[in-house]
Amino acid sequence: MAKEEKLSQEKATALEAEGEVEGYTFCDGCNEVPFCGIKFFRRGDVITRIEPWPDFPASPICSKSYATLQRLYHPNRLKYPMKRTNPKGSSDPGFVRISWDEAYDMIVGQLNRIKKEHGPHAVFFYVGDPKEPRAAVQRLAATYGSVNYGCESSTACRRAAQLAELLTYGFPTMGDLPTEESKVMLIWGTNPAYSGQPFLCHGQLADAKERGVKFIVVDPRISPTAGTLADIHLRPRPATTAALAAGMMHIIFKEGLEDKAFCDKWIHGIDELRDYVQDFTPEKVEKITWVPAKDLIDAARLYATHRPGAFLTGAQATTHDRNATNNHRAILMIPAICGYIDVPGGIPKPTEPLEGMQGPWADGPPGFCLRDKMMEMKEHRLDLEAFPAWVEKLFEVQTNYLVEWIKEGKVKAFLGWGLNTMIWPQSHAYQQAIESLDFSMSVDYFYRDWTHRYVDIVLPAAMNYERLAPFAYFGRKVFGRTPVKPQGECREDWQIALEIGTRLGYPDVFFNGDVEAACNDILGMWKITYEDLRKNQETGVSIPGKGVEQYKKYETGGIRPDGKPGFMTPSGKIEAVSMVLEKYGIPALPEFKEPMETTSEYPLILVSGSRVPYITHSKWREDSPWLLELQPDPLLTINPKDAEKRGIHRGDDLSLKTAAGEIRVKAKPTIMVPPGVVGVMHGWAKANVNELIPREFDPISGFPPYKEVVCEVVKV
Ligand SMILES: Nc1nc2c(c(=O)[nH]1)N[C@H]1C(S)=C(S)[C@@H](COP(=O)(O)OP(=O)(O)OC[C@H]3O[C@@H](n4cnc5c(=O)[nH]c(N)nc54)[C@H](O)[C@@H]3O)O[C@H]1N2
Ligand SMILES: Nc1nc2c(c(=O)[nH]1)N[C@H]1C(S)=C(S)[C@@H](COP(=O)(O)OP(=O)(O)OC[C@H]3O[C@@H](n4cnc5c(=O)[nH]c(N)nc54)[C@H](O)[C@@H]3O)O[C@H]1N2
Ligand code: SF4
Ligand SMILES: [Mo]
Repeated sequence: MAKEEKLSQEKATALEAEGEVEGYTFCDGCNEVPFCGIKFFRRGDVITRIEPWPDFPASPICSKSYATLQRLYHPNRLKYPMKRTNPKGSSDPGFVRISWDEAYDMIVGQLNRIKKEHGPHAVFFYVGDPKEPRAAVQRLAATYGSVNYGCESSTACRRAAQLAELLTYGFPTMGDLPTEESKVMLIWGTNPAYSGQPFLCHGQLADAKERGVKFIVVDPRISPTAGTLADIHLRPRPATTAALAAGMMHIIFKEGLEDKAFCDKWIHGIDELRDYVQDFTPEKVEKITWVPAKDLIDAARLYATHRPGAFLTGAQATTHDRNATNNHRAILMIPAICGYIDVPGGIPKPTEPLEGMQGPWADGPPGFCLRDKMMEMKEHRLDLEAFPAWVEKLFEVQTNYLVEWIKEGKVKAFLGWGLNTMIWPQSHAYQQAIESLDFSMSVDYFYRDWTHRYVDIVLPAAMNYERLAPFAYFGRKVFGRTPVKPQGECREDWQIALEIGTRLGYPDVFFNGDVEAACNDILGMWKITYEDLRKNQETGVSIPGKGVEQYKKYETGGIRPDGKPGFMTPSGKIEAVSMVLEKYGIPALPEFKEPMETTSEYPLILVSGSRVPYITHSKWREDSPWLLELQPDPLLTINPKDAEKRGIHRGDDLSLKTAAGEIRVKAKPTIMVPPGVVGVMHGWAKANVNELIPREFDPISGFPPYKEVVCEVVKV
């Protein structure tokens, strides 16, 4: 027996004798926070099996979570820092292993040089869909002195909808689940049956249906959410949201079903809105949106007469087009004119769950993130001129003009955690731009050729079983985890950010690289420490509450920090006419804009990125062969009628083309998509759909048309 083999056998026997030990962590399988809870069993530092964390607020876990074990022990995992040895542009970057010291020396050397030569704002800090590193990276950007921090949310996900919410309601909300008081539920452009925590969200919707809550689902596809819940399913032409919403409001006003007292007192621009939607008759709306006039009328009546109504929108589907902000603003006006805002069973403005957090980990606690310092540096933001309304409302930089900023020499270095270049439309333009930088760095679990071949340094990130930060919180309950030793030389994201900050000369701000001390700095807001979380490992620690939830707080002053009645908008009311947009000379009503027209060359509409339960974005493919087995190839969903016209059968190889590019996919004819619409998931390196998306952006939010472009598909 070889010596090494003997040693590993001895080690295995020793571990066997030691027995299994329990541990706890959170799942990062879909990067949504708050996460689901995992209870694991380990022998030494080797995790042997996992199960749901009993009594954790988000439980049980799904297929992707079970596959995290396969990902954790994948032979291709990055285990050491690496630097490229061949010049940029080489077909092989020639990555070689380096020490953490060498990596940090390079990073800190470049950061100090760039600050001296170009100023700190020329370094762009970025975190992709992984939300967990964000607080530590923001603290690093602010302390280094760069205001230019952006993330996946401020590129393609939640922030356009959030901008619409802040402009319209003055507070962020994606709606809420129906409560005992709710009589009707409007679900618009989201499919929680596939994208949400499997039992929590869709399960509660199904329970509400059993209680007799009526459901209106707005989705072009027969999504599992629509299929299982909808009493009325409206199937609009993609990206015609503002017209459909105007059509519903037309009926509500015409039939006098609105909450007149609320409209008169609390909606700024109600007369202009009434005038605007007058033109959107059901017949006209049917022509624009494909939604039969009768269904539109039925839906408007159902929503306005079953009081109160709740609603749920997604993070992104209604903003993946060139009228993103106003499309989403139009949806928001429907519950507003019905008077469903901040009433029980409607759209509550919750009291902040935990003082000092002011949002999820996707944002990070403002104090720890040094948000005030970022705000003071606002005039250096790269997106200041292009997206002024965005800059006024959101602290993260909109990243879609990164290509131009790099070309103009405004960005010299890019420090990314969880960076995926396929997120951007015309991804190759961003790859080339990043390649042309003085310096770039990416922290990841795996070597991703489509991103890492363009950067200078790749650092290995510890996974969810191997890291302490951040802790989790649900409502007023806080939970910690019990990590095992990382594989190889992996380090957790927070540690990397804290160590860079320490080496930049700020050991006190970055706790000398100590992750637990950084967590304790945040936990201190509630007078607890990580040790308290350990002592209450399974049940978590409850932070005493503020008392019972209050409603209609706009009447009592409970919404605005200044204690005055009203909403947090310039008018103090919900704004059908946005005063912020008006100020910047942008159409201030939620106006409809005709989406891209189909042509004889491109007769189909491409809705890219609809989630499936076993893939998240660019992940869960080669990382997790178990999941890849479920879908080894990029599939194009196409209505059987459209397939038949083109002689396409299940499994055929296809070419999918837009004016911007072409990819190869496999056919999946299905009635799930309506005639005239096709769908394909993003994140496939061998068929990156974002190469088909033009760099044409919504002028208010800068969002790209991921769910609007016209296309054609042919057999190859
Ligand atoms: N066409 C089209 N494009 C889309 C969308 C669409 O619907 N259609 N959706 C958009 C949306 S909503 C989103 S959120 C984005 C996806 O956002 P992206 O940022 O593109 O997300 P991912 O591909 O999940 O992950 C990026 C990288 O992070 C690494 N990673 C994962 N977890 C961690 C971690 O904890 N730490 C570190 N350091 N690295 C980690 C992964 O290995 C991966 O390489 O895509 C957007 N792009
Ligand atoms: N399994 C899994 N779960 C995930 C993710 C994942 O990649 N995989 N990603 C996570 C992330 S980052 C996000 S942002 C969420 C997203 O989760 P969801 O909000 O559920 O996103 P989608 O799956 O794109 O579903 C949106 C629905 O909108 C519909 N739609 C498209 N265009 C339009 C339109 O113009 N109008 C209307 N009314 N509907 C339209 C689509 O047909 C689709 O059914 O999921 C999260 N959860
Ligand atoms: S829904 Fe699944 S992948 Fe997402 S956090 Fe929960 S268990 Fe993990
Ligand atoms: Mo997202």
